Amino acid sequence: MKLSVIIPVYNEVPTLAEIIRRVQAVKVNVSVGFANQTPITLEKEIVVVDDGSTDGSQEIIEAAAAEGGIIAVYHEHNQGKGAAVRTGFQRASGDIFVIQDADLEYDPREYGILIQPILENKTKVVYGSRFRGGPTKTMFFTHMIGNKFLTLVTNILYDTIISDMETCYKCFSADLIKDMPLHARGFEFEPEFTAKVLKRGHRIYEVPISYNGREFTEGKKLRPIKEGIKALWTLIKYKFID
Ligand SMILES: Nc1nc2c(ncn2[C@@H]2O[C@H](COP(=O)(O)OP(=O)(O)O)[C@@H](O)[C@H]2O)c(=O)[nH]1
Ligand SMILES: [Mg+2]
Repeated sequence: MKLSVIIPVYNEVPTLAEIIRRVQAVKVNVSVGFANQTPITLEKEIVVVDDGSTDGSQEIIEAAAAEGGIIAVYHEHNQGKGAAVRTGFQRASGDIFVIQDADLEYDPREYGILIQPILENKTKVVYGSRFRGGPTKTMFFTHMIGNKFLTLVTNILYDTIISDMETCYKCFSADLIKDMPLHARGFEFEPEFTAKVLKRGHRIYEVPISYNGREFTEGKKLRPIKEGIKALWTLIKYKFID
């Protein structure tokens, strides 16, 4: 059983070497079932997709790739997070995929928690939620309202009760996306993926995760109003088309 960790990267020099190191270091052990509780250790594949960085991120990726243990892919031009993760999906060969942002907001030690419901055949897709009681750094009120609103729209349109549509920690069986067209180039990947998973009748499992949000001074790039409108439109659009 193999886990593919897909890391989209755009100008992440301050955190990139450290997140690669953390992902490499983590041991993915998962206890499955009640009878035999010996943990299963998953093999791990790391796919780093540079999205046309101009700050030296490419050199960090090249250095890591030279040491071995990662698959490095480079976009010639910046295209956006959605394009980067989709490139990653094409190159990944694992049974289960997880998306890992290149900042240090999410903790790779939590992969096991994300994977367990999949290995126990409860679902094909698990979201790590920042709103289910895990330890979280308390971030911006405006972002929280935006996220809650977009999550509420998701729940109304697709009849479900998730708590964190925009989470980066989306973990799923590789076969889930085999016949799923994904078009997003930017951050509208999150609503597109969520809409299409739900439209196909899958139930998303949520598990609590920790969240160590970064500040704008530390490189946070999200522009909430523009992205919020795009996300809302994406949720509505994919209710009606594929
Ligand atoms: N902002 C941004 N992030 C990108 C892009 N392409 C890939 N990414 C990566 O997508 C992930 C999420 O973006 P990030 O800026 O951390 O979002 P934020 O933490 O909400 O500000 C990070 O790993 C980025 O490096 C892009 O064009 N723009
Ligand atoms: Mg981030």
